[in-house]
Amino acid sequence: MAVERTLSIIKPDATRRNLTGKINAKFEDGGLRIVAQKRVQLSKAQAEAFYGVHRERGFFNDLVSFMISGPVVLQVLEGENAIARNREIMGATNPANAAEGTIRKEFAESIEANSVHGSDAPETAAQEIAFFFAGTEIVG
Ligand code: IDP
Ligand code: MG
Repeated sequence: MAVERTLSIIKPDATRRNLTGKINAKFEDGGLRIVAQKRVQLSKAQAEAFYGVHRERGFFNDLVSFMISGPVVLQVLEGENAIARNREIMGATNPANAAEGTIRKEFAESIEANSVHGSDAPETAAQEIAFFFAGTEIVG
C-alpha cells in the first residue's frame, strides 16, 4: 500500500443538516487525514464541469441542480490506500445498498442526495484535486 490523496466533497444535503463534523469524524476514525478543506458554493459551470463524465446520463441535470442547491465542503483526504479506503467509508452510491456504519448508510437521503463524493481512481483523484485546490492549499 502507498500513501495516497483523494478528493472528497460533503454534499449540500449533508451541509444543510449540519453533518460536516460527524462525517469528518468518520474519515478521521477510518484512518484518513483531512489535509485541505474549504466550504464553497459551487457555480453551475463548476458542477457541470466536475461531473462532465456523467453528462449523457438521465440524472445529470438533476445532479447539477442538487450540487448547487447549497454549500459543499471540498476536501483532500490523505492516508494509506486513501482512494479505496474513502470509498469504503462512504459506502455504496445507493444508500439502500450501503454497508452498516458507512456514511451513506447513516446519512444519505437518496441515491442522488447521498451526502459525499469520493474520487474513484488515482487518475481521477489527481484531476479532481487539481480542479479545486492549488498545491499551496494542501498541507500534509
Ligand atoms: P459515486 O458518487 O458513488 O462515485 P457515480 O456513479 O459516480 O457514483 O455518480 C455520481 C453521483 O451521481 C452519485 O454520487 C449521485 O449523487 C448521482 N447519481 C448516481 N446515480 C444516480 C441515479 O441513478 N439517480 C440519481 N442520481 C444518481
Ligand atoms: Mg463517481
